[in-house]
Amino acid sequence: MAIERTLSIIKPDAVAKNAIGQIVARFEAAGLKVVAARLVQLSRAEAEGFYAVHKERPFFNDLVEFMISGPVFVQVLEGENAIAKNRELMGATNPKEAAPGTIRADFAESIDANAVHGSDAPETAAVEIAYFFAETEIHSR
Ligand code: RTP
Ligand code: MG
Repeated sequence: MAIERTLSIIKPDAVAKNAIGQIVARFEAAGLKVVAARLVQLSRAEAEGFYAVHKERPFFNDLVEFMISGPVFVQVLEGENAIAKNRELMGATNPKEAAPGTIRADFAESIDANAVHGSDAPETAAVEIAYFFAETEIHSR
C-alpha cells in the first residue's frame, strides 16, 4: 500500500476542549505520523480560501465563522493509506451519524462544530498541505 500524506485540522471546538493531545494520540496509535504541525489563528481570508470549494454551499458562511472562532491545529499526517485511514478515524461529517469510537463521535457537538478536518483525496491533500506548509517544514521519518 502507498505511503500517503494528508492534511488534518483539529478545529476550534476540539482545541478549546483541550483535546489536541487525545486526538493526535489516535492518529499515532493507528500508525499515522505527524510530519508537520502548527497552531494557527486563521484569518477570514485564509478560511475562505481553504474552503473555497464550498463557496456556493448554504453552510459556507457559518463554516468560515466557526473556523475563525479560535485557533486550529493544522498537521500533516503520513503513513500507509493515510487519507482514507484519517477519514475512518474521524467518522462521518455529522457526529450524530459517526460510528462509535470515532473522533467525531467522541469529541464533536454538531455538524458545524465537528472537531476535525481531513483531506478527502490525493489531489485535495496535495493542495491543502501546500496551503499551510512549505516542503521544508515537513519532516518524513
Ligand atoms: P471536512 O472537509 O471538514 O473534513 O469535513 P467533511 O469532508 O466530512 O465534510 P464536507 O462536505 O467537506 O464539509 C466541510 C465542512 O462543512 C460543514 N458542513 N456543514 N450544515 C451542513 O449541512 C454542513 N455540511 C457540511 C462541516 O463542518 C464539514 O466538516
Ligand atoms: Mg471535506
